[in-house]
Order: sequence, then C-alpha cells, then structure tokens
Amino acid sequence: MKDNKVTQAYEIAKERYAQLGVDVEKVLTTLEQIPLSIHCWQTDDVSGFENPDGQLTGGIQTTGNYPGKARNIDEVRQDLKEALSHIPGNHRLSLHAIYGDFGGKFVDRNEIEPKHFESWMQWAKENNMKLDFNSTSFSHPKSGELSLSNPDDSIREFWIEHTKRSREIANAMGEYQNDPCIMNLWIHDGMKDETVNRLKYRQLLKESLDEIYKTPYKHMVDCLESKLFGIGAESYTVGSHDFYLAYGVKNDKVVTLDIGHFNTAENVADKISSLLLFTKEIMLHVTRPVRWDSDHVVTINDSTLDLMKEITRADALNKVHIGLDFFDASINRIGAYVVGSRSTQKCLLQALLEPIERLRKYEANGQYFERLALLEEAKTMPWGAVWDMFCLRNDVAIGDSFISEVQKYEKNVSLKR
Ligand code: RNT
Ligand code: ZN
Repeated sequence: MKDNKVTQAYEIAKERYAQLGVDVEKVLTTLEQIPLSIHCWQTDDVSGFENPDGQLTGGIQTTGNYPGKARNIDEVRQDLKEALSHIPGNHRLSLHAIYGDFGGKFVDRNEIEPKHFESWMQWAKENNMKLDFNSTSFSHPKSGELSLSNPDDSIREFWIEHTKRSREIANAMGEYQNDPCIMNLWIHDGMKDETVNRLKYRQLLKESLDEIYKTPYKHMVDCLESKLFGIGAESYTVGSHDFYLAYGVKNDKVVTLDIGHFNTAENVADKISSLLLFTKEIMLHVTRPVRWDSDHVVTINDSTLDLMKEITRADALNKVHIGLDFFDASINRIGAYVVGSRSTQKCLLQALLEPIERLRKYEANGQYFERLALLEEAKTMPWGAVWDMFCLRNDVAIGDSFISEVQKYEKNVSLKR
C-alpha cells in the first residue's frame, strides 16, 4: 500500500476515534512503548544447543517438520533478526537455559554460568534488546517425571542447583542491561496416572523453591508458571495454579499466566484484576491453545483480545509483562513469529483504542444497552488504519507485504540449510 493512502486512511480513522473520545496519537505512543518478550524457542522447535538432536520431553510437543529450522546459535540469531525486522516496536528476547553459548562443549545444567550467556548479552545490546530468562527442566536425562519435587535427594539437588544458577544468570543479564531480567520458572513435574502422594511432591517443591529463593537479587524478577497437565502427565501436575498462586502471594513472587494452561472454558483474562490486587506484577505467556495446550501461533481471537482489554481496563500496562510462548514446527518459523507477534500487538492496539471513558460512564449509570452497543461498535471501528500507520512509522512492512519478505528469506537463507 502507498504511504499516502495509509496516511489518508489514518486521518479518517483518527477523526472517527476522536468522536468517541479516543486520542489515537496517544494510543500509538503507548503501543510503541510496550515490548513483547519474544521467545527464542520458535526458531528451532525448542531444541536448544545442549543436545539439538535430542528428544523434546517434559510433556510439551512440537509437531511438524517444516524445512529450514535454525541449527545453531548463529542461525537462531539470524532468524530472530529477520523476524524482528517485520515486527514494529522494540522488543525483549526470552532465552531458555538450553540456549547458552556453550562453544560446542557439553555444559550440564548444574554447571551453567553467566559467562555462557555473555555473547547473548552483547548481541542483545547491539540489537537494542533486553533479555529475559527461563530455567529448563525438560529434555535432560535427569528430567524424568519429577525434577524440583523429586524425592530422590540427588536429582532434586541437581535441579535446585540448575535453578539457582539460572537466577544468577538472570541477575547478570539484568545488571548488564540495566533493566530487570524476568526469570520464569516452569517445571514439567507430574504423573500420568492416579497419584497418591500429591501432598508429598508439593511439599518437596515448596522446600526446593524456598531454598532456591534464599538469595535475594536486585536485577531480576522471579516468576512461577503453573500448568493443568502435560502429555504423559495427565493426572497430576505438582505446580498447579493453586500452588503457585498461593506461593506467589505469600512469597512476593510473580505468577505467570500461560493462556494454554487452564481449563478451556476458563477465562484467563478475568484473572488479571484479581491477581494484581495481591501480587505486584504478572507475567504472561500469550499463545493459542487449540483443543489442548497446543501452543499454536497467536491470532486475533477472543481470548487474546479479552486478555489485552483486561490489561488496559485494569490500567496495568506497566505491571504486566507480555511474553509469547508458541512453537509451531509445521509452518515457516519466521512467519510464525511475525504473525504471532503482530497479532498480539494488534489485539493490544484494539484494547488501547477502546472508548473506555464512555463505556465506564454507561456502566456506572446502569445503562447496559448503551454499554453493549458501544462495545459492539468499537469492534468495527477502523483500527486497521491505525495499525498500518503504526507499521509505517516503525518502518516495517505494511499489510501483507511481509509475506513476500519472509518468502525471500526462506528462499535465500533457510531453505539452503
Ligand atoms: C510449557 C510451558 C512453558 C514452555 C516453555 C518452553 O507448557 O508453557 O512455558 O512452553 O518454557
Ligand atoms: Zn508457557
């Protein structure tokens, strides 16, 4: 689309939004300031560099075998740069511990150090990004069904050591980038069938966490991610939502909400306003569960829209970290990043464009027909024209023109691998 057409459409949209009391310029400035924490693991189907040919375990799965996946650190970085060049705004990069720069040597999980992530810190700085971090419990000979909740002391201590070191690394990242690094802890611990020692494993997990969190750090933030079930661990999940919600509130830790980790009829968006009354911040894993925790690429759908609307309605943009967590191995992986990130931002934009003052007034007056009518009208407002302007100003592809860019990269780079 021609730039002047984008500008014309934007001017008309701006006027229409102004009639509803929405300042579009202000919205664009706000959107520009909201980073997504973009996960590194869509580049290579959650393989990492520790044992790239190993099996993905821990109840998570990628399906598909699309050609061109990144095979090493340089290819991961190259692909991330390509994806980012089509995503407007400045974003963060979320690394898993298995993505360290191990220089071809085997470094076990209980041996990782900040030095293995130094080149990432430099790379992120050069590319104007901040880093977030994740400890990795899965895809390891000691993963088994239980890690931090394992009754075997030596296995549990191995994972405690890994997680302690992960916090140290996150803190080093935060200090280096002069901005707190958000460290997410998700473990796969659970059981396939009827479990009779539920309390015992949860007790052990609690003890492990208490031990892990003994060291206070200034430059990182701890988050805990719960889950409903995993593949092969359908009957019992040690780190359930109740567990981490209670642990987080009691110990001043951030709770991570992954959209795929709740019963399908549960509205994750509704948790934002409750959680924020009891915890300082929230971490999100935005993803698209299809029938199960399938981690499909994020699209503009009701659950993503509702989530973003609840964040803006709760005035919580500065308290919620928006992380992405999808991994689809059946389509072009760069394309997956671009679509998923842009769709997340498009939902955020629609949320920011809500005529919230008028809606609130209606609600306060008991004018519920009027509230419903305006909510429906808002859905057909020309937010797409505002999005195009956002892309134009951020110098990224407007409309569908990123499709051919991604195809070009595929032809010239990824398919040659
Ligand atoms: C798994 C969790 C977790 C992982 C990443 C790779 O169900 O969602 O966040 O997806 O850590
Ligand atoms: Zn997640």
